[in-house]
Parts: sequence; C-alpha cells; structure tokens
Amino acid sequence: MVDKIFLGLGSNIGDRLANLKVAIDEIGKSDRCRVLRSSAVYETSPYGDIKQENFYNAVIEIETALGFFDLYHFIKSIERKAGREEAKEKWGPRELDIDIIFYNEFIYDGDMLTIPHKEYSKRDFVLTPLLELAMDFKHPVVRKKLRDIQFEPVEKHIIQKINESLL
Ligand code: PH2
Ligand code: MG
Ligand code: MG
Repeated sequence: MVDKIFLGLGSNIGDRLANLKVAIDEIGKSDRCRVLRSSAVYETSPYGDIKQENFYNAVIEIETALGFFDLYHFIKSIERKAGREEAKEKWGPRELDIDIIFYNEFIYDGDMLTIPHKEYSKRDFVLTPLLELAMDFKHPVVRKKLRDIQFEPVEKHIIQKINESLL
C-alpha cells in the first residue's frame, strides 16, 4: 500500500455533505483503498468568476494499492457516480470534485493531472483542511514539512466549519 495520499473533496450541487460522503463510501468500498482520516468539513464561498452556490470542502488521507494513474481514473469514476457530468465549464458547479493533492512524495506533470496539485496552497478551502492532517508531511518539491513552509497569503473563502464529520 502507498500511504500519505491526500485528496481534496468539494461539492456545491444538491446535498453537499451526502456527496462528500459518497467519496468516502466509494473509496472505502474498494479493497485496494482505505480512508485513514478526514479533516473537518468547511462551507466556503466559490472561487472563480462563475456565480454559483457555496461549496462544502474537506481533505481526506487515504492509502491505496493503486498507482497514481489508476487512482486518478478511480476517483473520476466516483465523481460520475455522484452525478457529475463530463466537460462542464472550468471552475463551474459540481456534485463532487475529488483532486489528488499529494500522492506520497511522487511528482508528476502530465496533460491530465499534475502531482502535487498545482494550486493547493493558494486557497484556504484546500490549505486549511490539508494542514489539519498533513503538518508533518514532507513536500516532495520543497523538501520541507508543510509545518515549516511559509505559504503565501492565501485567498480566503472559508465561511464556517460544519458541525458534521465525514467518517
Ligand atoms: N472548486 C472549483 C471552483 N471553485 N470554490 C470553492 N470554494 N471550493 C471548491 O472546491 C471549488 C471552488 C472547481 O474545482
Ligand atoms: Mg478542484
Ligand atoms: Mg478536479
């Protein structure tokens, strides 16, 4: 199993909490993945130019026997199960978004995905829940633990912490 895999979750259509739980349930059902921990869930204002509903965002830590590319296809299939259609506008509303933030210390830059996630540290709706789980994770590019990285001022979108846990 590969551990120290951090996934960002987001939803802003329908029952947002239930959609995030679809991600947890489907990942947990796979005999090749295990959900280890979850951050708190946050209600956040939408990033981007599109007028849309507030998001629920969280970060989870998993371990998996899937390589990063198989994991990528697996999480895309879960997004579809939650009702998300293909090829919606960039930054648009979605039932479920699952992004690979870190896949252990693996580094990859391809057409379909970049690991570590390119934008993870720019917005509080990813960085705040990530830091709940990953202070001691060593960033593969920066070569420092997250707790020792001086992050640029991040865009603030968090409205409130939701009093519900995903696990
Ligand atoms: N995801 C987007 C676009 N805008 N805004 C918030 N607050 N949270 C998100 O997860 C988010 C967003 C596209 O993935
Ligand atoms: Mg996203
Ligand atoms: Mg995505």
